[in-house]
Amino acid sequence: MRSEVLNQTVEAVPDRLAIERIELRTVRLPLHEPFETSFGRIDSRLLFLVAVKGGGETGWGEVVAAEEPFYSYETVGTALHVIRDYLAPALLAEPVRDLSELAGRLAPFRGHNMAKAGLELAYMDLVARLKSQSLSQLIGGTRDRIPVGVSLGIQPTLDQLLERVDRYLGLGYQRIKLKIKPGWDIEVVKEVRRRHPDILLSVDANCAYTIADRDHLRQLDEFGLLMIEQPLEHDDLIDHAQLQSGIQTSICLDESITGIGRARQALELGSCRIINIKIGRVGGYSQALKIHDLCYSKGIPVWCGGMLESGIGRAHNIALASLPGFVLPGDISASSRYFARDLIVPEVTVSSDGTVAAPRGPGLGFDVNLDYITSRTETMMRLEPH
Ligand code: SMG
Ligand code: MG
Repeated sequence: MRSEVLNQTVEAVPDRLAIERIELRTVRLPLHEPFETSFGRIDSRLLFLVAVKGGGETGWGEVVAAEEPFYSYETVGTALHVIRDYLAPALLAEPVRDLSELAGRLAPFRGHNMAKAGLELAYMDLVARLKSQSLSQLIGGTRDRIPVGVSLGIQPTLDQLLERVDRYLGLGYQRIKLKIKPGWDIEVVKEVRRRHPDILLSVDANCAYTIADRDHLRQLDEFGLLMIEQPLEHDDLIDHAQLQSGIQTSICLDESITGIGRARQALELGSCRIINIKIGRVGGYSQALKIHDLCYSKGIPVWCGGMLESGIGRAHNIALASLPGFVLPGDISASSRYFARDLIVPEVTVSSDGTVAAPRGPGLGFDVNLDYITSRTETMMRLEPH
């Protein structure tokens, strides 16, 4: 179905598109408030932007890796190294035919999915702009409004969490996701559920438990959660399958799904009933589209995860989540959820019905504010063909 998108050529530049330059920038934006998960806490976001130039246009992408290797082994530093020394030279070496050929050129380099995705995203924005299509149109999106939820970090006190739950429900968000860890789980969920008996509520453990915690996690069953996201280790499928067979709540995998192969195995093993697709974690559009298509064909619900992206990554997430299989609210919040000012104009906003509009303009559908980016840039690197 959507896989034909993988082989679409760029009509504006028939057959092959020469990449003339790749620019890598790191840009730091402060967060309104710290974001805490089971593995740590951040106060600001070092964003990694990728600009790909060719055919007289510029396409923008974002590498979603963090500064430290907690969510994944990739970091801003590893991605800079891998793109500069391996991935970019492979793209600059000769013109690119289509997304599938681009993905094939990056495939020999093992892992480093977030680095690869940064390039795929920028390439796809460039192709969409050259074809005067929105990214959503280019990949076969069918939705013009995307249902969204919000992810709430671990808070210093329960009262502070409850205040944030009320605040984001008041803004219209359709689903609340609570970050949990041992010591901040059952009692917290119980209290949020007691105050909000009917909301869509989920939890995300970011790998904080082991299969030995099965009985403990089973206590979550009484709260009617939409899902429990990634309770066990980041690369596990087997223990998750065992846990899923013993609890009522649906397991959703995030960290464990690093590509189409892992998605297929997880579904075959029964490791989860829902998949969180993060375009960065799986290596870009080529894999994200395949995972979407697989899940859609099997009736497995998917939703779009978030990595505290700038508006550039956020705009790609919106395009992805416009595909028909994205039936659950994504972690696609308003720009203002994290940042005083975003890198795109207009910023991403969430309407009072808890949806975000998929823009219709070419490419990302937002303007990239280069002046603001430049004022916040920490490092900048230009790569060109030899
Ligand atoms: O972009 O709103 C967002 C963040 C959503 O909770 C979120 N992401 O495991 O799903 C997840 C986390 C990963 C980022 S933690 C720094
Ligand atoms: Mg997660």
